[in-house]
Amino acid sequence: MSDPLLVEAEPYAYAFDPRHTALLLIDMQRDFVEPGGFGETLGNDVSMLQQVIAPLRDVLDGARKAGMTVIHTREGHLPDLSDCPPAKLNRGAPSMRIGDPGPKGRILIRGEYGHDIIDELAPIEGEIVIDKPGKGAFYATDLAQVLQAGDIRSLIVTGVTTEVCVHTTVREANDRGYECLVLSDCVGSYFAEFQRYGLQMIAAQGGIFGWVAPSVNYLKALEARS
Ligand code: C5J
Repeated sequence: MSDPLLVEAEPYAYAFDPRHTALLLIDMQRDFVEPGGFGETLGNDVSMLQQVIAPLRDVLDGARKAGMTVIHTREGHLPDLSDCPPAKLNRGAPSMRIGDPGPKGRILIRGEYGHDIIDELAPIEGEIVIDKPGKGAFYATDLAQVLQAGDIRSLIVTGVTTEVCVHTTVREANDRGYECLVLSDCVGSYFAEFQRYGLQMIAAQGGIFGWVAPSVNYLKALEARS
């Protein structure tokens, strides 16, 4: 067994073995990142999320080169909305609701153009795609079984949005015993203050939910091995 790789991180160095680590890309879907989708119907400025794409592309390339497990998630619902609780469907006053026709197809519906992952980060053969109806990637999915089957013990977490699906998934993963490193420039929020506090909340109290580091620190550790 080789020594683990060490990433300079908050609150202290994060140790991982790439053979037992998956890169998780959460909900990098057109519906969140591009105009005309779910994120915009809620009144958000989606350009806030687009700064994540370039650093995340480098991290994805690094994971592919290192032969790591790569898992993409997509939030969305069945066309008949049978997996969308009324409490989610009717929440708030969006300009369009989940399932309504929008410029990228029906909002947040599986199989629609807007529901799919942006071209820059599109999954390639061999990568896992998890469709999830909720905010957390473990809820009502087979992610737990996928991780167990792959002998995955650590997660490098990226994607959108920081305080919603990223946070929910990190909390779920942490409770299941996974060590999560959240890459600060590869997660994004529509709200600058939620981004800042969301990241602080993960690493606070000695790493109550996990670790946080910029992607450059993580890539440095990964490259040092090769
Ligand atoms: C939201 C997500 N924000 N992927 N979903 O509704 O964070």
